[in-house]
Amino acid sequence: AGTADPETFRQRAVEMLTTARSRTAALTGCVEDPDLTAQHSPLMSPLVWDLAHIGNQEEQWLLRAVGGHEALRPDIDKVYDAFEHPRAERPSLPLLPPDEARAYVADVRARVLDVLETTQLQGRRLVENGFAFGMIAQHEQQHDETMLITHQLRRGAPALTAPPPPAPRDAAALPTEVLVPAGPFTMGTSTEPWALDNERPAHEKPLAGYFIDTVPVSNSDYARFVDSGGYDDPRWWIPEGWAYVREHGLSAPLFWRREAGQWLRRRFGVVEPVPPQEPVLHVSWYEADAYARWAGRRLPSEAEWEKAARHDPSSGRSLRYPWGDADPAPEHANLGQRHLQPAPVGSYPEGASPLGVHQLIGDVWEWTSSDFLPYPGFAPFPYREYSEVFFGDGLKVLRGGSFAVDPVACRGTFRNWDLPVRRQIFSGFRTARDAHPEAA
Ligand code: AVJ
Ligand code: FE
Repeated sequence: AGTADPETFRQRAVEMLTTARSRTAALTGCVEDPDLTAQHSPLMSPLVWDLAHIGNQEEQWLLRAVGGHEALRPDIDKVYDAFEHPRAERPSLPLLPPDEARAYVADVRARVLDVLETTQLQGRRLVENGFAFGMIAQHEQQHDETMLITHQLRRGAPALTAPPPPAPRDAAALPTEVLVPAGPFTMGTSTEPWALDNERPAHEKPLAGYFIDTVPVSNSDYARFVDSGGYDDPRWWIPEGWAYVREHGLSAPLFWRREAGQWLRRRFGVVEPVPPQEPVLHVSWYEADAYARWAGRRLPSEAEWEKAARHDPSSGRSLRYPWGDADPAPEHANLGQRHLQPAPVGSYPEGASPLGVHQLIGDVWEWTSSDFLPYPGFAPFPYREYSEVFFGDGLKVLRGGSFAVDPVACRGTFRNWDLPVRRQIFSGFRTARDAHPEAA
């Protein structure tokens, strides 16, 4: 992808912006206006805020910064600035009503497609290889994931449906863990054209040997921790995590409840038995960390996650994705809201990494032990508020993307982050352990 010509990037930009918009339209068109303006959780914005915020970011970057246009709606910039107003406050802002928000984003988009037609995708760093267009397509898709989280939190009749993921082919045949031998690998990227600032630059990262789970921790694995009293035993929790589960009375993943001796969960408005073979979903970093300690293991660092995902021992090179350099296709990973749940562990054998680690991309965001920090040589681009202002704030890194994220916003180097208490996000995890010298 690093060597494609400007016309290829132009086409890809049109395609990615269009894909994002049809997802946005589905997420904001499947409920009536009162559900768009309501706040379904203080953790989330009203859906109609996300909608106009998508258009406002697109206007600011693609019409004003790239296209040199006059501001269309300078009056609304502050309302849709995520740093001006915390989510809990957003319902009381003078938001564009749903019809006006729809008209605004459509107007912006029509003008953006003209700008894209006539912009040289070379020579200026902001548009080199279509970067700004790719950044805005990723931004919209990230908010599409955020809006899907809002839908999951919404009470009431189901509004979204999708077929279940295909059945796994060889679940039982896989080893439980894989050895990643000691040695350096190339972490991050300097060549991926639409990689965001925090993924850059590529740098050599030395690592000791370790074992990592072949697949994410499943609901049945996690239920054993719950059922054996894991939430009542301070031995497994760091002090902040223990204080948090006590104060909030947590006793299982978000959306789980126990009824007649069985674990049930609510998923997009439907209550169903918790599927034992699916990766566990809706756990906080504290819960992931406690489970790993209970299991005699630990969370992988983000470098360990990325080496397991990208390192090809036969070439010594880091791949774009676990399966190689090809863009994600449906046989590789569960991405893009094609399914509204993770696929059972052992699915997508064609998406495995050269070392034999499965389901790193898609299904569930995976908590790592690492804080969100800059790589050596980091430079903010194109704005400090995308990444830099979050460094050093106790945010934990998640890797790999969930079923809810589109391929445009997911790759082997992509970094997501959130507070260690968060569990409304589509988060799960896998575990690791140090390799003893004799095994390495
Ligand atoms: C990278 C997912 C943490 O949603 O806060 C959206 C992405 N940045 N708008 C977020 C983002 C600006 C960001 N995350
Ligand atoms: Fe945003």
